[in-house]
Amino acid sequence: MPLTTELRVYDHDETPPGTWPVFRVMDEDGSLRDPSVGQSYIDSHSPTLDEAHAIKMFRTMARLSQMDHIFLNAQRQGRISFYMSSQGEEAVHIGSSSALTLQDTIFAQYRETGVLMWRGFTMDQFADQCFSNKGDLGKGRQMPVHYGSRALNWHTISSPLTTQLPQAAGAAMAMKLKAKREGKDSSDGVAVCYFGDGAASEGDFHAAMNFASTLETPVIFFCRNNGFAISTPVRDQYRGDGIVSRAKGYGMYGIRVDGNDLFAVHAATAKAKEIALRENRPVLLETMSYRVGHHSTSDDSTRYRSTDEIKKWTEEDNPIDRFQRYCEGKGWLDDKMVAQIMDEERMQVLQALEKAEKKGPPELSTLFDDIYKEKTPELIRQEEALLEHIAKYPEKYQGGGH
Ligand SMILES: Cc1ncc(C[n+]2csc(CCOP(=O)(O)OP(=O)(O)O)c2C)c(N)n1
Ligand SMILES: [Mg+2]
Repeated sequence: MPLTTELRVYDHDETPPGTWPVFRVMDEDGSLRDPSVGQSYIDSHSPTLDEAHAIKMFRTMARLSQMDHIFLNAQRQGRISFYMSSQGEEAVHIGSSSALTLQDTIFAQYRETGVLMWRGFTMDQFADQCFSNKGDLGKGRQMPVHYGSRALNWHTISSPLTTQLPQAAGAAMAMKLKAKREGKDSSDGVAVCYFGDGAASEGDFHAAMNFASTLETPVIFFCRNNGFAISTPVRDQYRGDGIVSRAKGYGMYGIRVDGNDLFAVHAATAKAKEIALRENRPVLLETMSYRVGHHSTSDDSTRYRSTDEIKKWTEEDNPIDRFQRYCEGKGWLDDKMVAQIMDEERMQVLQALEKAEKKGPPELSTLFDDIYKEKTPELIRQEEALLEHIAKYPEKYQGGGH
């Protein structure tokens, strides 16, 4: 795909001829592709891209990568039931989330762990959710990686694909109406809806795009195009120019970004947010990256792609390495510091995992909470039946958290 160093969010009536270009600030070796414009994007980075902020972003990507490695192994060892890693998409997560605030409402798919991490979800919270233990905010009722956090303005992940898109359009509309009621020109934040290239084939995609556009809502539809939907490569997913080209048909803004370039993702997300807020219009943003890891712990991706291809993306175009090289060039990081950060983050993850494993499941009585405001007669009968059953077969339920 053609590359461009110009950050331009195209409106529907001015789309680029031919293939949409990919916006890039920083090349694979960490140098600025066009220093004269590249520097201006870095200078407008908010908060200021000083050493402390750069190291914080690097450290968060390092933590995500260590967490993926350790949790994946924990699943292989039978300690958790399932896991999904973000390998190859770390810059998509940190580049975008660092351009947002807690006032922005997030609807994610499932492979956006770094976004939640940047917003402040702690390692203990991640580990508690994956172990479905009594510390889990969702009371142990979801599959691993289906995180939720009201405090961080993050809607709980739901497994059925694309359900979050119409919800995000609706949430953005609510935000706009609330601002209007309060006499403000724009809402305090936008809705940001992350989804995959595969999810974009669902019917809900169309419903969401069209509602968001015609109702004029402040939402960023953030497509992570990582080349695959489980084993289905994008060549079998669509025949148009990726996902962003659809913006024209919906009458909305669009921009395509190099997902392995943290600076480009950050600048494009900030710009998309600015437009969505100012004009109350949706923006379709597509990041181009590669899913380096397996789809999930239920998948073996070597059955449908070559190990050479995976190796190439791991070694030659790795988003963490790219940002690391930039930081090394500035004198902010060296091999020793990188090794130390990786080590510290590995220890944090291991400690959280060990702690979470010991906590045990939520109290059985919590199973019947939050379903209705007050327990219905059916629910009360079910609870009694369950307790009776457990009383009858106590040996089967030793240490079952009650
Ligand atoms: C409605 C629905 N259909 C099928 C699935 C099974 N499924 C889970 S993930 C997935 C692939 C999604 O790919 P993509 O949207 O590109 O996201 P990625 O995994 O690449 O991050 C599929 C088909 C599902 N969860 N929901
Ligand atoms: Mg995908």
